[in-house]
Amino acid sequence: MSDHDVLVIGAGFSGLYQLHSLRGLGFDAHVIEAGDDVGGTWYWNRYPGARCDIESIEYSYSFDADLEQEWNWSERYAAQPELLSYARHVADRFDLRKDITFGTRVQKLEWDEVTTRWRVFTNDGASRTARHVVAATGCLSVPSRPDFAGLDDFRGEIHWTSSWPHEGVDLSGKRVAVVGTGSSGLQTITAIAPVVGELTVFQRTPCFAVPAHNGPIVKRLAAAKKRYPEIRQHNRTSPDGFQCHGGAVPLLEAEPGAIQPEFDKRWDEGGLCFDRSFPDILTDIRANEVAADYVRSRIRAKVQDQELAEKLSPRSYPIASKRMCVDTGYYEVYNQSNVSLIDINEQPIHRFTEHGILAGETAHEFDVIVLATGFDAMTGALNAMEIRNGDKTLKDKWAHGPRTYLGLMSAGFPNLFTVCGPQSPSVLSNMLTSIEYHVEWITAALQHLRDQGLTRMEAVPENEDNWVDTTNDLADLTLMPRAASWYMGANIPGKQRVFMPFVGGVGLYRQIADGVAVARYHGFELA
Ligand code: FAD
Ligand code: N01
Repeated sequence: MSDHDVLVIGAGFSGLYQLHSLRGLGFDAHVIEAGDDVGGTWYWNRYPGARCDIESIEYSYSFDADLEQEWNWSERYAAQPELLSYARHVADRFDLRKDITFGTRVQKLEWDEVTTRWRVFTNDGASRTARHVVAATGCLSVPSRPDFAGLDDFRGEIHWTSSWPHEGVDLSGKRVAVVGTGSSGLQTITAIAPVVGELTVFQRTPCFAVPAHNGPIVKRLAAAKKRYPEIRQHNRTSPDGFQCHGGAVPLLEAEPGAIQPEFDKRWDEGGLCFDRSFPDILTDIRANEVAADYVRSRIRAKVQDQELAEKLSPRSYPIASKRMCVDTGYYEVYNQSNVSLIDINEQPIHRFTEHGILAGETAHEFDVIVLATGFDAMTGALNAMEIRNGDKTLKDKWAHGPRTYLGLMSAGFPNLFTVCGPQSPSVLSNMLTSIEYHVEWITAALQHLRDQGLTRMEAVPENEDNWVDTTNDLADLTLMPRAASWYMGANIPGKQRVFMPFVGGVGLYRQIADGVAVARYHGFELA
């Protein structure tokens, strides 16, 4: 049976960097990955139009200056094939594949207190041991697959955006349905509308989308390459982990004439920085409504049919309390005569049928149905494994919501680290910034243990309790918990509703976690 210093689960951006960092320090580290290649998110989500919503210049690793200089992004927001190529390039450049087992899923982790090691069981019937385990299993890696009645009756093709066929799908001229209007649905809809015969979108909740203004970035990239250290330094200490300068004056105190120009400026720049126009957008519903109204006015300007524009305009949750979408012509798609929208609040999906979907009174016929229904976010991949210490499992412990100290460890489960775990900034930020920070923090902790001749690290329950309270209290100071979002676990039937990420921002979080490390890992028990 193999034994490792560290076993890493997942070969997405987190797992790749974790492996590279540990190997660089002489640790015997090994990665187990369910997919057949590296890339994680960008390996699985190959649907048409998939691309990042953080600019590629920043949605990329910063740990190697040569890598930064040699890699050339072709677009402001790279598409999935380019992001996957980048992950593959990193794996090859740093010779990572030799320490990765592909096509294998970790099913169970069992802690052995006597040997202070995890025993790791995989779906091929094998097992290994490791002193430490790093779960780099992804925040958005377990698809949510709603149990639509009659799903198996449909005789046409069904595809989930989260596991799109690698060989692609020919949609040209076909009658296609898309269910779901989050980021995945929106990108798919925008990309396929020009090629399909007819497109019918089933919408439960409309999204707020800001323009990407995507395009080639030759000059921008050249300029960025000259100042990468400065860009990265800003990102590491910023709230969101990317180049976004938040407005200082609250909207409710701003000169009335200054509000629209500020929104216009950010709209014209494009991207997710829109919600940082004024600092009270995420804390005061009155300010939030002004921002939401602005986006709704933009939707009305883009969509010719004003009744349709209203259906596409979110009104049931504060803007930015769900991750906003970054679009490349989404709303304009609805001006095409072959595209229609079904609001399933008015015409509920009763069932899938042999030929399509029965919604309201109407039986719609399709050749292909695309399901873009999201993920069991943040806790899904961790709870999918049986993580056991004696008679306790992590899943049981988290039955009423995840409990972690700093999103890095959970009390009762020693030597198990999570990259971008719940109660860390992760999904609220440029994830590459958060991933790199967590990997570096974990690597430094493991180095410290080794240097001190220590073999065991565990979060102290009281410190964990305080951290959970802090993250909940901070979230409650904002409007974020008001949306039925995946941040809240609200998209999964039966999942406890609790706001999972840390809203205090990347920079503040870093100060806290750095302080904890400097104070000899205060709040962790080292033995
Ligand atoms: P993942 O990329 O999810 O990788 C985790 C890996 O672990 C997967 O390959 C999975 O197969 C493997 N795994 C999980 N469980 C097991 C197991 N039990 N056994 C073996 N292997 C396992 N974030 C941004 O900041 N900006 C963006 O623009 C952005 N765009 C996104 C677009 C899409 C379509 C999605 C779904 C997410 C996006 N995200 C974005 C979030 C994205 O998930 C992160 O940016 C980042 O790619 C996560 O990397 P990761 O390595 O932590 O996790
Ligand atoms: O998932 P989602 P996603 N019946 O949960 C609907 C990242 N990402 O894959 O809102 C009918 O946002 C659901 O409706 P509602 C990004 O962080 C980034 O799109 O729950 N409809 C919603 O409309 C993002 O936030 C990019 O009412 C059902 C949709 O399906 C995260 O991943 C691209 C339903 C799911 O939207 C998740 O995005 C893609 C049901 N039973 C993903 N169940 C970038 O642009 C769900 N829905 C970078």
